[in-house]
Amino acid sequence: MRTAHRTCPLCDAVCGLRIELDDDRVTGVRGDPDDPFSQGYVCPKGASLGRIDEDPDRLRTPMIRTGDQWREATWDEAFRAVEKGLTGVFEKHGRQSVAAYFGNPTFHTMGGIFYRGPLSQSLGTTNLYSAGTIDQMPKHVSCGLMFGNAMAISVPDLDRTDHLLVIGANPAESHGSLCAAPDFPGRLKAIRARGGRIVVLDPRRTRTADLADEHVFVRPGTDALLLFALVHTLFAEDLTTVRVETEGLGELRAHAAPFTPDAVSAATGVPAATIVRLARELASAPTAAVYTRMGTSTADFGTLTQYLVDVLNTLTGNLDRPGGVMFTRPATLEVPWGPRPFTSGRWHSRVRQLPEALGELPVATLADEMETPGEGQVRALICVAGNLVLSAPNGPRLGRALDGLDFMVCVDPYLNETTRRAHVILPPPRMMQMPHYDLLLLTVTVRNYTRFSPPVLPLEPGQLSEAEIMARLCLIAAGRGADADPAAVDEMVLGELLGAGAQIPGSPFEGMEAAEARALLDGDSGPELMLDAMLRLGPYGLSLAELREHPHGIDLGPLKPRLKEVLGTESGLVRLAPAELGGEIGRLRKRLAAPAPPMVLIGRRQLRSNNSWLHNIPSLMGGSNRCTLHIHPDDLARLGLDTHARVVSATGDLVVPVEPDDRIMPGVVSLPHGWGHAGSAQRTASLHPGVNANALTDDSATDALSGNAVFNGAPVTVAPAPAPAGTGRAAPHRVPLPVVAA
Ligand SMILES: Nc1nc2c(c(=O)[nH]1)N[C@H]1C(S)=C(S)[C@@H](COP(=O)(O)OP(=O)(O)OC[C@H]3O[C@@H](n4cnc5c(=O)[nH]c(N)nc54)[C@H](O)[C@@H]3O)O[C@H]1N2
Ligand SMILES: Nc1nc2c(c(=O)[nH]1)N[C@H]1C(S)=C(S)[C@@H](COP(=O)(O)OP(=O)(O)OC[C@H]3O[C@@H](n4cnc5c(=O)[nH]c(N)nc54)[C@H](O)[C@@H]3O)O[C@H]1N2
Ligand code: SF4
Ligand SMILES: [Mo]
Repeated sequence: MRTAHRTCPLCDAVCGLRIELDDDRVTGVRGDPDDPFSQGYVCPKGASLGRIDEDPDRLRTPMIRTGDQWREATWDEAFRAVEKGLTGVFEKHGRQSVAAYFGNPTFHTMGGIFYRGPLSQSLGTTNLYSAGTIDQMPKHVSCGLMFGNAMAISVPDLDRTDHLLVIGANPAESHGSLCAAPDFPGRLKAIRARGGRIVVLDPRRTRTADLADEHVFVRPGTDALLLFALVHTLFAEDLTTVRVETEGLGELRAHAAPFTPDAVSAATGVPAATIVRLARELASAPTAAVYTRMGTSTADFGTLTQYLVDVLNTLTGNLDRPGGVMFTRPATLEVPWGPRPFTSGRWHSRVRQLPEALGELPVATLADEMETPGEGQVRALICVAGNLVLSAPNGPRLGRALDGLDFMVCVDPYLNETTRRAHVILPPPRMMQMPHYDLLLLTVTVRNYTRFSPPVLPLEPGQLSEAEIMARLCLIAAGRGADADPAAVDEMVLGELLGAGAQIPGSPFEGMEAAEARALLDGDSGPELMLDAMLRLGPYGLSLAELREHPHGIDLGPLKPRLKEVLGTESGLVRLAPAELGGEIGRLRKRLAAPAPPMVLIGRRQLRSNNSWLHNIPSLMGGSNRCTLHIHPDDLARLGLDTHARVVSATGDLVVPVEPDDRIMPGVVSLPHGWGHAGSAQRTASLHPGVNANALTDDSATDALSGNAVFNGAPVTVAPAPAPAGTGRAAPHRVPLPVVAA
């Protein structure tokens, strides 16, 4: 029996966990009371980490598919198959014909975060995709345009704010996103306990809305109109207090002119008087923070809406001050991500001419790139930690496109809806066998904080770490073959890091030869050595050894103003009216008069779920974790629905069980994503299959500036349907599943 301490890798809240083990079996998981940031908080998912880690359906060896048959393979065999598959495509069709997708967990694993850059580079293709363009790319682009730095993402100062306006986020269930705050629900309660106010704008009255003082329904996809009307009111009533240096204030005022509260009221569904009151409350609060996430990021006008949120924070004097929104100071070196000053659209996708952002192309056009013949057609895919068939817009179409590829390799612990279409699956080890550091999430914490988790369990003899898997893929992509030593990739990355460090005045490696600096580094694996270098180059001068000495994490203090350090604009000012937004503002003006579709679809996240991959854990299934269509009782009656509905969109057609819910806005239905496991090799998931909501989302709908998918607000028709025969569940998948021959 022993106890290990470790950060939960499952969501953005970075909770510290206290894990009890009996040999290599996890016997209990609780919150770590000694973690200064999470202070013992744990949610049902974190408490199930042992069951997730030990899921008997996780793959333990590489798998190779021939026809419909899967077989277990040795690592050498698997990498030789990858080398053959990839080089075949390179030689026949060129480098551009190979694409890579990096899914959500690559933002949470060291193997993902440290090696996606090297792998992308060694592939030599611009067909690079990630969960970024089905999630937060609008935020990066808006921060790029406003602050000149795509990573200048401010977080609400949750623990000090007097007023929080939450728009299209449900942290009571998601536990927060691009805002790392363990026990987000508790922090919300604390705002009200100290006399503050919380307002939620959402087409559903969510659990977050239950924790708020006020909830306001807003029609999906119309937040940009509503926010412009708030900006308009601030100007009209002379309520602006700009405390940072800006440019474009006059132009912003002119842009906001047409968006009066009266003008936007019909389209948004929000009464004009409410809009005026919300603006006054925001301006008069001693401190206030406006926070938004998926609801507006994956909706029409995504980038414009993210920008308007930061405009509101700026106009009310809340940008970069305690109680407002601030920029975290992470413990690691901040490496520029994307060009500085920021630009996007440096190249475009081949088929639809969609713009690049942060070196990536939009996932919404990946199927086009696979299906459309011609030079540069994608014929092979490396998919790392992604379940695209369930996660991407028009997922079933993408699934068919994957079936047509010459070669596909997945780095994934499961045989699922996406990986079953691959030729080779390379499984990472159990979470407990991996070191963990949240390189990305620790840049958006609501307190400055850091924590490293060494592996709890060793790798088994012959087992590969995720970092080694990624490094070997890099070497194959670089033409160095399946047998090359993965340490070569680590040394290359370390060399680059230390080379950069040598140039930084005052850094511990200033002026040093690479070998001299390299000898100072400490770590049991490539990613640990990289982390050590980044910590030493970071603003607190920490090291991996110091983090190891603090297994519960280190509190680095409350957030402090630091806008000047993160600003990357040429003028050194915050750009309040970037010219790049002109086209979208013009399009939004036209939206004022456009008729609204009678019924639209939105998503919802579920407390015991995590996108597409936790439905195989018995302890997490049940309760509200069901794939049902939430619909207002008035709509249910009007449409004459009984137990099931047929939902039809521009791309798909599903039969789903309905759940009447007066907490959803009339004219809006909600279906969670990540379901659709009929016939899955994941045994528990296949018993609770649900349907793939992304059969209904339209891959032709993207945010103009970021290329991000538009999931929320898809027009649909809803009609009565009989329950599917036999099961009483929704319509089954048509694709036959391969059999696992163990
Ligand atoms: N309709 C609709 N669609 C959505 C959304 C929505 O709100 N509505 N949300 C979008 C958002 S925000 C996101 S982030 C995407 C997520 O979409 P994806 O990027 O596809 O991520 P997941 O669905 O989380 O799938 C994760 C995959 O990684 C595997 N995995 C788990 N742990 C590991 C690991 O340690 N290493 C590796 N290599 N693999 C691992 C899992 O088995 C699974 O196959 O979905 C998007 N899709
Ligand atoms: N339990 C759980 N936690 C998760 C995840 C999970 O799947 N399950 N996924 C993780 C991931 S990858 C992410 S990105 C985060 C996301 O974190 P959040 O963004 O907090 O999660 P969502 O539940 O998608 O919240 C979006 C909210 O926007 C609302 N909404 C939909 N359309 C609109 C609109 O047009 N306007 C407005 N104003 N609101 C709208 C929805 O009703 C919903 O309440 O959660 C992370 N945490
Ligand atoms: S809130 Fe997120 S990080 Fe915390 S225990 Fe739950 S899943 Fe893990
Ligand atoms: Mo996400």
